[in-house]
Amino acid sequence: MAFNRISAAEAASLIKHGYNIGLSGFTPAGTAKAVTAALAKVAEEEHAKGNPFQVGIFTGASTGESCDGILSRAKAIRYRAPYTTNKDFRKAVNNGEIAYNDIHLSQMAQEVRYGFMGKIDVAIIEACELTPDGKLYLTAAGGISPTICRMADKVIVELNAAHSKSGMGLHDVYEPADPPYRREIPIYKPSDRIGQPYIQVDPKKIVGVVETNWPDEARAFSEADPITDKIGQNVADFLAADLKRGIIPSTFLPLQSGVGNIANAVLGALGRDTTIPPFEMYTEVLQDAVVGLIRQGRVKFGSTCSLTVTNECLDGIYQDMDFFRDKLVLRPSEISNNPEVVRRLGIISINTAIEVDLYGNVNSTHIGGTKMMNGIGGSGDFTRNAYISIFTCPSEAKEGKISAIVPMVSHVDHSEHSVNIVITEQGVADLRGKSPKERAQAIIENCAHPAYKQLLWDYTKMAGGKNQTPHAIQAALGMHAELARSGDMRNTNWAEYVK
Ligand code: 0RQ
Repeated sequence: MAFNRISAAEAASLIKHGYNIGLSGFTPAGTAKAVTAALAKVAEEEHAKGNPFQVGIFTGASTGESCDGILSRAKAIRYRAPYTTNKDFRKAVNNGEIAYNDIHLSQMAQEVRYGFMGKIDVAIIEACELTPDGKLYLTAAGGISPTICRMADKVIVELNAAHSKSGMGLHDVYEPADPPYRREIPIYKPSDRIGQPYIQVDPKKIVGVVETNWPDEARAFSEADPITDKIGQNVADFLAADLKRGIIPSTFLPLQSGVGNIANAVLGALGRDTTIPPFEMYTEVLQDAVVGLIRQGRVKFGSTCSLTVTNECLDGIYQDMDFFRDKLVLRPSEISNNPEVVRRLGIISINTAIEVDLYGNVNSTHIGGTKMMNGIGGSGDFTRNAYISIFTCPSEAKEGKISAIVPMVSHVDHSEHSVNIVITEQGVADLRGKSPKERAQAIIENCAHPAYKQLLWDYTKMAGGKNQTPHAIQAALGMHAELARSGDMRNTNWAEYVK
């Protein structure tokens, strides 16, 4: 079948106010870009005429400037799920302009299938190749593309020449059946392939193909700094010690690691530590550091949902596909983050916290308990099911005005029941096998910044020692209240609470 070649503007004109659009991609990698950028113009024109124009966005994880950025500024987003990292989107969410549903990434595709989120009108999918019979070869991410291609009424394909066709074959497309017919997902090691290298789309649903040449919009990393380097080293030292004492099998276990500068530094440190044998990744995002480690033979295999790498790094992979073909697989987020597989493989998960409380509850999403930062991403999928779950963060933020260790987190994403290890640049708190009171000792002693230790010890004194999980409930958010009042948690005065 010959598909209609159309412009991005023509494709955008097929999208109406009130539509739900499904997008390929996961993190900016592999996200459709040209049609959403053109859609912002449609929205602006309609708004100028006094007409409403807003859509719902369903995707794998964060997108880039040409989607979340441009559409937020055009006030064209009514609803969105899941994870996002865009500053303009964040501003709009925290101004109450967008309904944002922050769900675990593994659940996104199935919640669409189960009908929890309404119908998808149009799927916009970035591909490097489309065959006449509707075989669609994705680019740098799996995301929720298989599900939205099947569920959407119409499919628009962005055929993006910026992604080399040498990447064909990287993907392993597999969609589980829904209950009560679901069977086990037959992945027994990170390199297992269980599906097809393409998505089979019903050709009749493909309403247009937009040809583009638009590189991915991945964020560049900041230069490594002494704090992230120290956190990375602490993670590597901790894992090396657990390996030495036989807690981690001598063959090591597959790793998951989140996005950002800390994650990149952690992987760098693990790669350098040769007491850790070459290892595998079963993860959702693979960043530049890991690609380097694959080249060096330190990482043997990478199973991921996306190549969240710089464009230079991505081009390097495409050019060296003969080398990478048997060392990488890209999966839909439903599979890369699947709790069943995570638990079976014994993943060691490493994710980032905004704040951690004395008992090991973790806030990864909200600043001050109310303002959305990015979202939970896949951190919950992995943490809850990991062999060892690790959270990392700097011990303080904003030039020391904020402590990452607080008496009670202002929002809970990961509970004390799921969090095993907390690591800051100060050290490592091993919470495994400990009661809440023992956890509090380990966290203050090993992870809190020296500027906050006494304040936190004083809190524990005020909370007393008898209860299972001691709190001075009237003061539990006192450090947050002080931040809101004076802009500096160091000014917290517990005496005000015991009057
Ligand atoms: O502020 O941007 O103004 O400088 O938060 O913090 O230290 O640069 O670290 O970029 O890794 O982001 C948790 C948000 C950390 C991220 C979070 C401020 C800090 C800075 C960013 P500025 P850093 P990162 C992967 C799996 C979700 C959970 C996860 C994230 C900014 O890693 O979104 O890992 N994680 N998911 O100053 C006020 C605090 C703060 C604070 C930090 N306590 N109070 N501000 N900041 N702590 C994602 C996927 O699944 C795809």
